[in-house]
Amino acid sequence: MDEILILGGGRTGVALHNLLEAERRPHEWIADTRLVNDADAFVARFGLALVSPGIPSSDRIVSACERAGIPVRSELDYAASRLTCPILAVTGTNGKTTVTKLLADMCRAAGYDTYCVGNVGVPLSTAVGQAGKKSIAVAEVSSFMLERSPSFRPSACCITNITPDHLDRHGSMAEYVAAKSRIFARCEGGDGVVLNADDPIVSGLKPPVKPKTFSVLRPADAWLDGDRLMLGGMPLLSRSSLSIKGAHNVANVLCAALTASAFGIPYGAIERAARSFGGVAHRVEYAGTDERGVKYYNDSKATNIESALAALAVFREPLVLIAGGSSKGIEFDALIAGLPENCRRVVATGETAPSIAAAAARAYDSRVTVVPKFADAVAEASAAAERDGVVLLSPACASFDAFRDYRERGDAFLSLVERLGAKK
Ligand code: UMA
Ligand code: ADP
Repeated sequence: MDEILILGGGRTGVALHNLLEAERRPHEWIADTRLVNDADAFVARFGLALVSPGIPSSDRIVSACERAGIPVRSELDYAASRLTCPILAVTGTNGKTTVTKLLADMCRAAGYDTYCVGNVGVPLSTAVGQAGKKSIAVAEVSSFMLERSPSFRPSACCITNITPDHLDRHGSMAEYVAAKSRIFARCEGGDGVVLNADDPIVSGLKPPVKPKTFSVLRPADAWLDGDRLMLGGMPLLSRSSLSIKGAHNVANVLCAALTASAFGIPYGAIERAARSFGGVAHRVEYAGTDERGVKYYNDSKATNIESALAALAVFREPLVLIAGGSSKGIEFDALIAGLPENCRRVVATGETAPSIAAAAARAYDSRVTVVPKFADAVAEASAAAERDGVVLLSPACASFDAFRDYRERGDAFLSLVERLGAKK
């Protein structure tokens, strides 16, 4: 019964296999749980199952383990229990990667040997055995990873915001919020918990330790006072010295700064890292300007409505939005209702284009045009753009209808834009 079952053959499965090899722990590894015939008979000999984040709780092997009383833990939970260094953890619906990378830069600026891991694409297991006691692991943790993580206890953690997402997997908003809240469930005195005071769901959460809060609207432990970002009552830097755009990115900087300071990273390091942070590719990334002065922005990572609305709020120019992709079971009324005045057209593309058009029809909004194919949609958006205006790809949807992932979609956009003659 000592044998461990690894579920999933992606990045997580490979990393777990390598870790268990290094630990000389007997294990078996199944790359695809859907291909096992008799699940109950198959799981009988295992003492523990470690699950990849992409495998849902409804999975047949996971259910068979539960029936047999075999504990099922996430890779996050297992790897975190093996790490000897502190973990700073970031979750939320939007802004996780931006905050994680910025927080990691702040730790590096303070001289720490820093491992940036988790949902950024590098499983936590890869840091086990490499990170020493004086290192720091900065982990982006998704709601999927936080499911089945009963012992996960970061030294400091934050929740950027929570809005509806991944409801196809979690079943209900309550379950999704419960999964996110697992990030602080085991925190105790001395651990830092950072929450967004401007978010109605996050600000209502009740962590076991008193949280620190950030706000772009009103005084808090970290907040925006006019043009100045304040941290612990002291000015940190001015908003205009940040190179990342938009109010959502001010919130991200405040969140990262407060989490870093809750752990004890010095002001100077926080300030230096925030000032030199250039943003992350595929997040409102400038893609070039064409000969009519139209500027193109790639926000392919906007895979839900809130992130697309945050990107729209960055611009004042007349704008054409390209939206649509694969469906997560969400309706688009909130996207249509949130479209700003300066958004002149929405080119809806991919699997969800009809749902976006239907939401527009319900709101008597005539700005939406359906163009099924992505390349045609980019051409249409460019043709519809006004001189000196903006074309923004911010799909509000995942990409799996036509692409491997959001990176492939963003890269496709960048090359189409280049072919339209846009130059950086
Ligand atoms: N599989 C099954 N049964 C299933 C579904 C999948 O056996 O029902 C198997 C597949 O055959 C495959 C493996 O599971 O072999 C894939 O596992 P995975 O989907 O967990 O993929 P990994 O490559 O291990 O990547 C995961 C995260 N993927 C997901 O959460 C879906 C990556 O986040 C993460 O970067 C990586 O671990 C390292 O920690 C991606 C993601 O899309 C980027 N995250 C979501 C998001 O950001 O919105 C949460
Ligand atoms: P995540 O890792 O949570 O997906 P990212 O930092 O990768 O977050 O950003 C994803 C998308 O959300 C991008 O399109 C970005 O422009 C947008 N975004 C980033 N931070 C925020 C925020 N705080 N609120 C709303 N949208 C955001």
